[in-house]
Formats: sequence, C-alpha cells, structure tokens
Amino acid sequence: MDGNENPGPVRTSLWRNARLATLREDLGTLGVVESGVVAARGERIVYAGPEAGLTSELARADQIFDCEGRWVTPALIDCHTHIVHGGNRAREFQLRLEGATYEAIARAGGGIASTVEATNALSVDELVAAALPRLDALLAEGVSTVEVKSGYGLNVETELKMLRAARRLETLRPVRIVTSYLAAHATPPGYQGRNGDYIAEVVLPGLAAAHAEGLVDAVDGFCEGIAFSPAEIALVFDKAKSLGLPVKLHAEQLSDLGGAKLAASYGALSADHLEYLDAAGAAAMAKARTVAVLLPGAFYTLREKQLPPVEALRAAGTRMAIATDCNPGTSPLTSLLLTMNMSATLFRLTLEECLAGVTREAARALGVLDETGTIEAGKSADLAIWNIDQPAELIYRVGFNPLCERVFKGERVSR
Ligand code: DI6
Ligand code: FE
Repeated sequence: MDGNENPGPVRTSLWRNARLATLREDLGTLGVVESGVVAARGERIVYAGPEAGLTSELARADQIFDCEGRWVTPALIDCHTHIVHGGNRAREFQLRLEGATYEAIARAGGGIASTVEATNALSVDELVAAALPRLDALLAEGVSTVEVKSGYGLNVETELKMLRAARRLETLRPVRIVTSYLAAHATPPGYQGRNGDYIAEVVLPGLAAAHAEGLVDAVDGFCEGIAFSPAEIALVFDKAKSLGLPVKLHAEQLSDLGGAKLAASYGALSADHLEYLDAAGAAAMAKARTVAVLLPGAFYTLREKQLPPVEALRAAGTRMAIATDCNPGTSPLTSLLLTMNMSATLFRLTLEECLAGVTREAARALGVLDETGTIEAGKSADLAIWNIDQPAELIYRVGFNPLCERVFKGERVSR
C-alpha cells in the first residue's frame, strides 16, 4: 500500500478500495460496506461508507491509501488483561503435568502468591519491561485498546506501581490503555482469614490513593469462594461509587455466588468469566446493560467443563464480549485471534459474536464505545486491515496472523 505523504497542520487521510466490516449495528451483519472508504481528519473519522458517498473535498485527502480490496475492521480491543505482572508460572505448569496438585504447589509457595511476590520485587520500569512483550504480541494482531488490571501487588504501594506501569505503556506504544484497580483479587499472606481487615486497611485506602493520582478508570474485584464474597465486594463497589468510578467484576468463574447480580445492581460495565452464571443472573445483566465478558483462555487452561450459558445470555439479550484474560496463572494467552477461535470452537459463538466481541462489545465493556470499537464518523480512526478474502478467516485459523496493517488515531503504525 502506498501513501503520498503531505503533512499539514491537520492532515486528511483516506483509505479507499476497502471492504469494510464497520460493526455498526444499523448496517446489518458485521456492518459490511463493499467498495468502502474511510476518511479521517487528524485522528477522527469524518466519513466511513460507500465510495460513492465521498465528498469531492474529502476525495482530495492529503494522503490516500489503496486498500486493494482488503477487509478493514475496527482495530481490536482486549477488554480484560493482567499483562502487567512479574515472573511467570511455567514451572508450576510443568509440575502440574507431572502430577502435582494445586494445594501442593500453593504450599510450596507457588500459585498466585508467587506472582504477587515476583510483582512486588519489580520497579515500575521493570514492570513495564516485563509487560511490553505481551503488549507487543497483542498489537501485532491489530489490537489498539487494551485494558490492564492491577491485583498482583495486594499492598497499596505495589497496586499503584502496577497502575503506573500500565499508564506508562500508553506513552511507549501507539495504544489506548484503560486501567482497572483490582486490589480485591486475593488475600495477601498477612491477612489470611481477615478479608474485612484487608479491604479496610489496603483495598479502600489504596483505591482513594490510586484515584487521586488519576490511575483508575474502573474498579474490579474477584468474587469467589477462594477470594471475596459478594458482601465484601459491595464494600469496594460502594467506595468506587462514592468516587464516581465505574465497576466490573470477575464473577461466577468457579461457582455461583451471585456476583453478576451484585455487579448488575451497581450498573457494572461488565461481569467477566460467568461459566456458572444462571438465567436470572443473565437477565439481571441484560437489564443493567452489563456486558458479559467471556474468557475462553482461562476455560481452556483450567480444562473447565462447565460452559458459560451462551444460550441464556442470547435469550436475555445480554451483550457479549471476549478477551484474553492474559495472566500468568490461568490464561497465559496473548492472542485475540486465538481467543476468537477458542470462543467459536469451545463456546460456539458465531462469527458476528466473535468479531463484535473484540470490537464493539469490548468497547462497550470498557465504556469507550463513543471513542472506538466501530468504524463510523466521529470516532477515533482505529483500524485493522487484513489479508483475508472473507471475515470468517479471522476466527477459523489457529495460530496464524493475517494482519496487513494497523491504524491508530489516524496514523499507520508498524505494530
Ligand atoms: N481469575 C483467574 O482465573 C485469575 N484471577 C482471577 O481473578 C487467577 C490469577 C492467578 O492465578 O494468577
Ligand atoms: Fe482476570
């Protein structure tokens, strides 16, 4: 693809000869526009639609790119990750294959505690360096927006360090980072059996401090028998509410504690995992417009048998997104293309659900749908241009990357 560079104060750019999958709902399945064109003024899309509808002014753009009939989608969005963390758990994975149990590994200092220790040992610079290869793997597949959670510090200082590292990523790569404060992820060693004290002494003051530093876009928690009860999560959500911050929740991953219903009652952006969600939970989420974020990487890694209730979610009209859940313990996955394939094969999501799940619905789950997630006028020009003949190729292949080019805020970016 060739562009004639002619930089002005606000450059107009044109991508023409494109087959657009805009993901606009009003345009039908995938929001397809054949013989499409996208025009941007600076970082904003000013026109996206049929070539015939282009004004003569926009047709004389400063730079014009010929997509040569390629498919163009919104840039992808990974709406649930833990990419900022220290160390990895490959050794633990190996031991499990040799027969070690989770309990034995935990007693030997493994499991989430080992990631907490490794994360606490790193500086912000070192956390950034550890996260960059994971971020780059995502970007290489056309991702332009990534959610990043804290939650492996479990003390105020390191929770803040993780979020500072997450914010720093945005200054080092062409990417939009959205942060979530997840101190209510696990109980640290010094607070075993004292979740209430941990919330009062660490989670809530840490949230106030992180928010004061502008580090928090949303507040998350892990509602589970091995983590926090709905009543404990409610304390964290009340604080989030008092600070004007949106909430989301890891819910119904291993059992049904009613976490999704709690999240919905707070108008949560999303409830994530949801293998053990019941129909009433799905309905409560639909009513509250809480997005269901499905995470096939964790389902696969844990060899989970309980499928998320996709039919119930569809019947209730709950929006569905999908994400990598990239984390060192239960989903060491840095590919959204593979996530789409897993969602299709393991969860039987349709092509439309898979693609919407990493674009429009992922943007909705992050509260950034006004900014990105579909190709339409007014939004950021965040595009992925693919070497494919049909959209189904994006979900059908396993471990193949057909990205031709990524565009972020109207700029072509190499990764
Ligand atoms: N759900 C998970 O599967 C991970 N966290 C969460 O909330 C597990 C985190 C880990 O084992 O490191
Ligand atoms: Fe997670």
